[in-house]
This record gives sequence, structure tokens and C-alpha cells, in this order.
Amino acid sequence: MMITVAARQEAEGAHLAEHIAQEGVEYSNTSRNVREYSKEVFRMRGIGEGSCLIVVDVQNDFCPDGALGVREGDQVVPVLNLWISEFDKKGMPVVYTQDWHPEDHVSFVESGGIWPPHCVQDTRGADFHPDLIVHGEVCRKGFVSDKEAYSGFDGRVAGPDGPALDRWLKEQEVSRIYVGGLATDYCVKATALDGIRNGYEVVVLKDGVRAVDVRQGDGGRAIAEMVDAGAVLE
Ligand code: VGL
Ligand code: ZN
Repeated sequence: MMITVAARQEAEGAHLAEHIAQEGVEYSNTSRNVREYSKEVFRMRGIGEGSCLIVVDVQNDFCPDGALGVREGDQVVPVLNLWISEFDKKGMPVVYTQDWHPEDHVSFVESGGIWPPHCVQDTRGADFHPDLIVHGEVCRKGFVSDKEAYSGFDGRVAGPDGPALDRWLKEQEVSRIYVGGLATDYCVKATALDGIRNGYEVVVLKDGVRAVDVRQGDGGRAIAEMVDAGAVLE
């Protein structure tokens, strides 16, 4: 049987539209072509071209026995490992942020900050969780004594003289960042909000984050703030 290009496009359009309908997105049969449907499906289902996974601060000190232990912090590891493997398979970049403080960092209680000393450079607490798959660039932040740095966008990729994260992402032609890790209400939030400010589409991996919750509900409020700012939860 002969099938015309138009007929096939129509069939594919219907097929894709069905996917879109299943995802709860309004579908208008008249106004959009197959290309648009594809993009929509791609947006919702696929890790598209131009995507980068940002794994935020999955370090020993933020895990349950660490100096600034986040409840269930280690539980992000298996979730993020799946995402890391997926990005790896597709040849798409993964960046690991690493809180990397000098001993007298301004965020530490002794220096007038609010945190116990944590993620001190070259200590076990600053290492990534031993089960985390680390395959990509590292973006260290918070290594200047008198500068607070929650956001990955305050860090530098591949060494202290490397590019800032925003420049690096733009060099890689990244337009969408997937963000997971620790902690929801501090570095994940700061990174996601900076991502939006810097023009990226931001997807927050809701099963791959955990909160410090200094005040009960901080994690939930942080998620709401990111969504209000335009982040998508996945
Ligand atoms: C973080 C507190 C202090 C974080 C870092 O990674 O969320 N929180 N430094
Ligand atoms: Zn810190």
C-alpha cells in the first residue's frame, strides 16, 4: 500500500498527539504540525539535545553521618546514578558541584556564619558519596574564605581558574539543566533559580533531592519557590 508523506505525517501527528494527551497537555489538531508535536513530546519525555545534568553537592558531609548531615541525603545517590547513566548513554554532559571550603570559611559558625564546619577542602567530608557515579566535570564553589557560595553558578569548572559554570554551559550549548542533589533548600534552590535567571530551562529532579529543613517545611517551600520561578518538576 502506498502511503503519502502527508498521510504518514498525519498518522504520526495523531500518534504523538495521543502521547501529549496522555501527558495532560491540551492538543489542538489544527494548528500544529508534526514537528511541533515532536518537540513537545521530546520536551516532556526525552533528555533532549542541549541538556546537562547538574549533580549538586552529593558529598559525605551532607549525608546522614556527615558534619552537616541531611536526613536521607544518601538516598539521592541511587536516583541520581540512574540519571547519570542515562545522560552518559546519550553522550550528554554531567557536572558535579562540590562545596569546597577553606577552614575559615565565612559560612562556618566560628567565622560568623550559620553552619558547622563542613566540606573542608581535601577532607573525607568534602568527597563525593562513595557510591555516586562520578563521570563528568567538577564545579567547585565556596573556596574563597569571605564569599558565600550556595549556587553552582558561583563555582568554577575544572579547577580554580576554569570557566564559571554559566560560561562553561554556554560553551557546551546547553539550554536546559536538570538539577538534583543536596540540599533542596540551599544549594539546589540557589542553582535552579540562577539557572532560570541565566536563561536555562530548569528541571528539578524531585526524587533526587533532599532538604536540610532547618525550619520544618523549608524543603517544600523551596520546591514551591523554584516552580513559581519557572522550574519544572520531574
Ligand atoms: C549547602 C549549607 C552550606 C548545600 C552548602 O549544599 O546545600 N548547605 N553549604
Ligand atoms: Zn557550604
